[in-house]
Amino acid sequence: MFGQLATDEVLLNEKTLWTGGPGSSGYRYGNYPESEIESRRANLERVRETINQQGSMDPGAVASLLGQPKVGYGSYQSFGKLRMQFDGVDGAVGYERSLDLEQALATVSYEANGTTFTREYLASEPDGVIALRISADKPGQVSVTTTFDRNASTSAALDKQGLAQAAITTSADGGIAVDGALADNGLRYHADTRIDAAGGDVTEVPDGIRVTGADSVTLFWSGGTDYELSYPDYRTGESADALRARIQSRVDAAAAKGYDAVRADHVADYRELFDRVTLDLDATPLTTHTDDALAAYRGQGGADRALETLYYQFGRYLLISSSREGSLPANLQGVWNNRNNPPWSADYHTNINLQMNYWPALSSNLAETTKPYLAYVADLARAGADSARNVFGHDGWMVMNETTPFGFTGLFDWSTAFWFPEANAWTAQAFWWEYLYGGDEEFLREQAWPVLKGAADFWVDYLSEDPRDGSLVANPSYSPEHGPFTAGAAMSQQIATEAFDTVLAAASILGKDAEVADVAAARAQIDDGLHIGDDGLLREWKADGVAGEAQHRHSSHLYALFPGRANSPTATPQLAKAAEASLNDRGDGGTGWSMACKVNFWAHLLDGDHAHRMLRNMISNSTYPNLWDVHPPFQIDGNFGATSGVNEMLVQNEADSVAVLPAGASSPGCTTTGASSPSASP
Ligand code: FUC
Repeated sequence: MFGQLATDEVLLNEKTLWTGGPGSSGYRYGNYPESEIESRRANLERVRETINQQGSMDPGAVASLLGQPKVGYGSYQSFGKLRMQFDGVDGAVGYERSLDLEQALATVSYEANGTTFTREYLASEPDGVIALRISADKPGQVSVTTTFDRNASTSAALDKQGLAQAAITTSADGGIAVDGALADNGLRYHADTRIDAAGGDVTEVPDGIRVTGADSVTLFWSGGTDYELSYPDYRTGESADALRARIQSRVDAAAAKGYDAVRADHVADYRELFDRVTLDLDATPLTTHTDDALAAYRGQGGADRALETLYYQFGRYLLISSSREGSLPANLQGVWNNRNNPPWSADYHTNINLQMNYWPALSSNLAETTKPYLAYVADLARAGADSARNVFGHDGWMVMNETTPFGFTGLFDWSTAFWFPEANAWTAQAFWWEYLYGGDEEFLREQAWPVLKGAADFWVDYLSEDPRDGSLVANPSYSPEHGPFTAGAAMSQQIATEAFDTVLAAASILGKDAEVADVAAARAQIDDGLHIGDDGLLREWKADGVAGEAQHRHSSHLYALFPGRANSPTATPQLAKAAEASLNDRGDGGTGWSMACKVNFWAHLLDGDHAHRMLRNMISNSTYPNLWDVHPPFQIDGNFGATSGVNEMLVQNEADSVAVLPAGASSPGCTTTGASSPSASP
């Protein structure tokens, strides 16, 4: 919500509203056409041999042999917006707009013509509605015209996107219904708005409802699609009528329940999650607005614990508000997209971004928020099993650099960002963490095992013997968006090693050792991707001398430091020193998520000062006035990564132990000094 005085807008987001996928022209989940499989396999062998002989290959050359046009990938779409035109705002004074993080309530208030007006906005998980209450402290003062705006692009080329062709119908009792199907893939959508006025008059206007002279106005909105997270069709199969009835019943139920009860249930539901973590850095709470607080923070060189606390809790608010069971995981913009052609399609990038969204989930005691992520990865594993057979003839499952809600687990051809088979094991790792935190063996057996085992199986097949030393390496291997294709880049090896270790640990808990003999054999032969170069830095590529880009935003070779645990100052001090040198070499800059990543790295190097310096850097240089992270433009991963970084400064888990205040600090305002070992007791 924008909270504008005369014309306010509420942007509507529903994460399943995507173009592309089944129903769109030529969609094949990114798989090769059957007729090409043989020649593509030959191309893969050519790439492998070239890399073995020459040491590396240019990404463009690999993409031309293995890539293909991105067909039917699609993009996240805007669900339109509600526009509200308010009467009687002339001469308004005392305007305030706020977001209460403790209750997840947004408010606008002002005084005009001797009347105080208040608008309150919420998005309720229990009732599945957005609700809004517009009230005044004197009777008969609220007059507002609410219309549904398709938020269609003004460009003729894009006029078939989003809800551009939606049918909008109004009803005399205050309803606005929106119906249609996306032009691209036939995905059905429906939205309902119900406007209840206390007193006053209600009339229909084009695409909306006008209320005049009411004591208060309550609005409920809900929207949905016939999308279902289930490979291969991704549809509920319901009729347009059934979809309409499903959405209408939510809005009717909320309206019958009434705003006060919807609000009470929303606040209780939210607080049950949010209240689990209190961060008290002994700071006086902020009394200024966020833009002023940011300006002051920059001016003081970042010494405001209150703003840092707020920023931390804002990340938890964003996660609770964009990732609840029964829907898709938070995409690149969470649920705050405003376009039909958002940056990177507001998709699921799996070379760090999607994973980073969930870094703070368990460590912030928000296990409920991981449910959409786990469900999503489980579905990727189903789609990706067909892709692994198609693309490689491998067992297990695959997904590459980026994907969609429609199981796009194959290939496209953006040379510097198309190849990342490690995404399977990295996303699967979320299942292991879930088990480590929850300790639920049935979950491990029934849900985690197939996904973890499938990822490990893929890597058993994908690795091949390195002629340089006889170890098992990934070939081709690509360090995300950086350098050439080589064999055995650090990130590939670290992730594959972790995938093996995880599945072996899970097998031993579940009594399935016999099923993982091949994994154990591969683990014994794998190159673990942890090598120190002649320059004292951790190697990003196996061979010394590969030319990288100074200060590249991805620091992929540090995976084992975080989110992995194989490289740590206590267990592997030399490697940790090399990681530290590498990090210093990369510098303290980067895009938002890149800096957020470094907060976590420094925390895991047990250097609280440097972790805090990175956080300061982010808040000072990569934060919009509303505290969203700047990529640019807005990308939510940085917010989540920074919240995770604060958690990691305060509490870390490693192997079987938990360290409290592990990241020693001597900066003003902190009272701890020195690094405690991860096994130290609290
Ligand atoms: C990765 C990053 C980019 C961007 C994109 C969405 O590919 O390298 O910086 O964040 O994801």
